[in-house]
Amino acid sequence: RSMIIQGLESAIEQNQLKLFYQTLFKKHSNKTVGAEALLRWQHPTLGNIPPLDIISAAEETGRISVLENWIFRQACLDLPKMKKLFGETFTIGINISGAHLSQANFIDDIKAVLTETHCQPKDIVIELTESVLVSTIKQQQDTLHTMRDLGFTFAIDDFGTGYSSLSYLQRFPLDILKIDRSFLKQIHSADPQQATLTKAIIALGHNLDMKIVAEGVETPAQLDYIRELACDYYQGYLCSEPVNIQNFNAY
Ligand code: G
Ligand code: MN
Repeated sequence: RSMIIQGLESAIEQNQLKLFYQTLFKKHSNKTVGAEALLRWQHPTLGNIPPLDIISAAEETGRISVLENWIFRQACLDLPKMKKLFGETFTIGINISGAHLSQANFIDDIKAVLTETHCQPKDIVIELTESVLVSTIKQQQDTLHTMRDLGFTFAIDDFGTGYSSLSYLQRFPLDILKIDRSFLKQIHSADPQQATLTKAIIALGHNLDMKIVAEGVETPAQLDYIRELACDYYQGYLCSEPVNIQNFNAY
């Protein structure tokens, strides 16, 4: 952990961090509609560091805005290439942490990147976890509403994992609900309760005018299963693993 913390500063400076992209498909057409940007760090001695460890190290050392601004900028720089391959309406999902959202210069930093890279807010889906949405303070809420006014789209990430409070669904204008992959894990057990819950989440999201993404589609059986469900998009290792931007050409 201390090696991660120590190495992060130079990893950012020396360009050791990479963004991988995992594509998202529209269910009814199987068309690629966007991708989620995922952080990767091949550490010289520790090997591949899980993104959550990188993020928590950055939060601990006060480097979260540097790290996430790097991610945001890199994703915006990569976007034109993806649009060329998949069309003008292609969007890119960027995960934002609560700690970064609270920083006073968050909006200004993002605006500066948009100006530099000529990306537009409508190109970008901001992914926030339930834990961030549940615990927002006034300042973070104001920031989210400002971003909304700028034209960003919002997704709830990993929905359904451990937070019983749903009141944030009323507080924020959210566009997309991503059902956590744990809901697809158990389909083999043919647990009827699990299926009921999944369907209820989809209905909840649709009633709140959100689009639904099924996360973590890993097997053909899971893909068959979600085809029966009313979800709108899907994402997962079966159809696309996260890949380096160079490998996008292979599609
Ligand atoms: O929390 P979030 O959904 O943003 O996390 C994305 C993470 O999930 C990434 O690290 C990505 O590699 C991983 N992931 C993406 N698709 C799958 C999948 O189909 N199965 C599993 N187990 N992990 C996945
Ligand atoms: Mn995500």
